[in-house]
Amino acid sequence: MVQQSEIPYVIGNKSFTAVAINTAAKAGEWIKSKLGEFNSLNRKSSHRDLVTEIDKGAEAMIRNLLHTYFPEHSFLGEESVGQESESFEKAIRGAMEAEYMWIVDPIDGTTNFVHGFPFYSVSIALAHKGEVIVGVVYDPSRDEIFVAEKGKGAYVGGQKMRVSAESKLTESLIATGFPVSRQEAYDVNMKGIGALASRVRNIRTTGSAALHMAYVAAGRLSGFWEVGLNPWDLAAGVLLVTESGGRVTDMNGEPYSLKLRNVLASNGAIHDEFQRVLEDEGAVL
Ligand code: 2AM
Ligand code: CA
Repeated sequence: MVQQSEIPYVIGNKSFTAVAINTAAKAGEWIKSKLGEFNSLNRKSSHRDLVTEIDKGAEAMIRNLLHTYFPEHSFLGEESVGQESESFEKAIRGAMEAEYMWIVDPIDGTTNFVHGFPFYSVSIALAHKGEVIVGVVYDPSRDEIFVAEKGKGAYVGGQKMRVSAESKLTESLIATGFPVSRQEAYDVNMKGIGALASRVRNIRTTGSAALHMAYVAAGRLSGFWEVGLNPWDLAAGVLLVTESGGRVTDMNGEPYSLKLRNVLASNGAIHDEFQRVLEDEGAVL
């Protein structure tokens, strides 16, 4: 017979999600209160790659809050990973192997935050052995919180989300983002825009990959693609899209994993056509 003391203490998904929601909301409110008030504006890899002390402060706040509830969990945050490719690779390997790993972007859309353009978000995901099981994206400007739990659906404002119904590119509103640093990525992006512009209803590019993913999940966008992203930009958004009935692959149609950098997300119905157009025009990496 199993002794009571031998049964491991298991915290259900529900409280993972509750903590993720609370933490994203707290950090988001703080970030919003600092709009226009930050002092140090630093550049990371290029003049386009911005970071403020608010990014760093928000990440510390999120890490501390998560750690208070789940001290044994691992943490992968944009501002804690070094710029060198080895530390990046090591962090990803760690994320794939960890029992529980929180994957956090404290501000997704820092350029927007810096310019006061109200389209940035807090992205918090929880991966269990490399599989995302909770995803939360909070948009402080609209006070909207997008929440997904593996196998349980995705919600915004208390409503279950469902991807949009367009079945052709000609009816689709598509978003993309401009990679900050790599020229190679920039060229492929311009090719993609050239290929899609005349085939879709219209293209949007608003500067937060996590919110673009949330909007695909909510049916506000039919699809989204972007090259050169990082796991913290995508992890929460991927679960939002898949739990809303959409599809996420890399630009070559390969399934999502935490290593994926070049994303293609859609309502599912347009996915193959979307991917084919990009591939036919040589706009995939
Ligand atoms: P960020 O604001 O967290 O940096 C805009 O196209 C998207 O690209 C945003 O989600 C932005 O996230 C992300 N991004 C910005 N700089 C990046 C970089 N150096 N590498 C990968 N993604 C980046
Ligand atoms: Ca960020």
